Amino acid sequence: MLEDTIIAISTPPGFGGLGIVRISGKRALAVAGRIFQAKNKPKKPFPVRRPVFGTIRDLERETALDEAFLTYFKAPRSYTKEDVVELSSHGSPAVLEVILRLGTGAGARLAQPGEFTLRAYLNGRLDMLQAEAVNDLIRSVSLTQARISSRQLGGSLSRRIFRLRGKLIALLSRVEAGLEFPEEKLRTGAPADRRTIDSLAAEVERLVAGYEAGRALREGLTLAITGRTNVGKSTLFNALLEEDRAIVTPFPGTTRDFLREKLVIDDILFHLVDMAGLGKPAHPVEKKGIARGQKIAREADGLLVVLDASRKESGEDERLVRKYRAKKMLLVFNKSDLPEKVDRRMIRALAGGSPSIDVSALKGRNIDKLRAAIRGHFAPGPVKEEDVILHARQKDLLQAILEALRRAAGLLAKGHSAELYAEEIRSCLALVGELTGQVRIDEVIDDIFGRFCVGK
Ligand SMILES: Nc1nc2c(ncn2[C@@H]2O[C@H](COP(=O)(O)OP(=O)(O)OP(=O)(O)O)[C@@H](O)[C@H]2O)c(=O)[nH]1
Ligand SMILES: [Mg+2]
Repeated sequence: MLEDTIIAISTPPGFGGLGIVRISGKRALAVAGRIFQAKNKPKKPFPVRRPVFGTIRDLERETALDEAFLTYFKAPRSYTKEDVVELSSHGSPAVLEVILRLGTGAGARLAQPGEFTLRAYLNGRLDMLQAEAVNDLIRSVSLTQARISSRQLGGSLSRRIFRLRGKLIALLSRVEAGLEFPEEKLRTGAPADRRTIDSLAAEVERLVAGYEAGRALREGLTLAITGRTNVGKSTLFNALLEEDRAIVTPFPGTTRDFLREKLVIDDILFHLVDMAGLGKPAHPVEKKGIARGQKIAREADGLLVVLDASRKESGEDERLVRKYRAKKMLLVFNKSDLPEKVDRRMIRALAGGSPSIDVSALKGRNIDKLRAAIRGHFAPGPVKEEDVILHARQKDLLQAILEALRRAAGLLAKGHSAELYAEEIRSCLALVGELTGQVRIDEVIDDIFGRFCVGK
């Protein structure tokens, strides 16, 4: 497969000021030569890493299509480590399509999604962690995420994992040496091994913990607004969004289907969901809405449980608070502009340790405070950017490494033979190999590169 020369449009679909076609492989120059004609006869073949001006030509039809710059990246100093040519023309989809057609006519094959980066990986220019970071960077929606991805693309995470690997190998060889000279080992080895394992486990644990922050950055957190009908959920939804989004009426059962909107607080993305209130449904549609809402509430990362502070709490309110206290929730006493009737202390006691706040969604009172409370309560705690892990794949492998390290520590503490915990260390090393992609697993490769766009 690496024998093929591949071609793809690397700029997004649609009309653009510029459009870039990228070609990679042994025949990249030959293919480009059939499409592009330099204005002044260049020194053969083309200068390296220096744009050459010319025209895109359909040689068969003898027509010039567009002006373009050609840049040649000679192997191995290119993105894929192969010969790469970039043709940069005007971004007309029609012109770009013709360039593709001419390129395939000249012997190139259309690239699969992520195939350029796949080649960079297979040719050893990027490891798997860096390849994942490429896509993260392309798809990043916040500056924080872009910064983290860019750093990981530069190899910050990889270097850390390779250091970890180095320490595991050193530990393993120490343990194996100890197996050959058991008496000496017993005297001196075990406490040192234990310290090494503990410090490695602490390091891996930091990274595992960094996944929550990573997930929040990548996907955002779902925050569902729940409560009885008419407590002011939709009014609160609108107030938080600062937009008249959901319909509000004095009648219970106003919201039936759910509404989902993005809310960004301090660079953390939340998906705020407003839904049907709980109560006796007066209509089958309401009943369906309630069922949907409950499913969303169950699956949400966090809940805003809203109560009407101007009315005495009902059995339904109490059930709701009790039901969700095991989840991450924030109690919101709404309508605090009206005389108070709710037994706040009782409800708070029911809610266990969950925080609460008084607001008036209608008057906009304490809404800023609520935003800060949402940020503080639901967003992951402060995590150093270098500890952030953006992928479930990475987190799962790190978690497995952590468990193996803990098992090793346990075996060691119980005085088991070094042979046993050496086995755990070996399994850590295999997992590290998967993490960096030194161990190649086809399904993982397909899964990761299949998510890329064509042309990257
Ligand atoms: N006084 C006062 N009234 C409020 C407040 N928040 C909402 N209301 C009123 O309460 C009524 C119901 O508000 P909604 O936001 O529709 O309530 P809801 O919880 O979404 O209701 P359902 O969709 O039916 O479950 C409306 O008449 C609102 O104007 C508040 O903070 N103070
Ligand atoms: Mg509503």
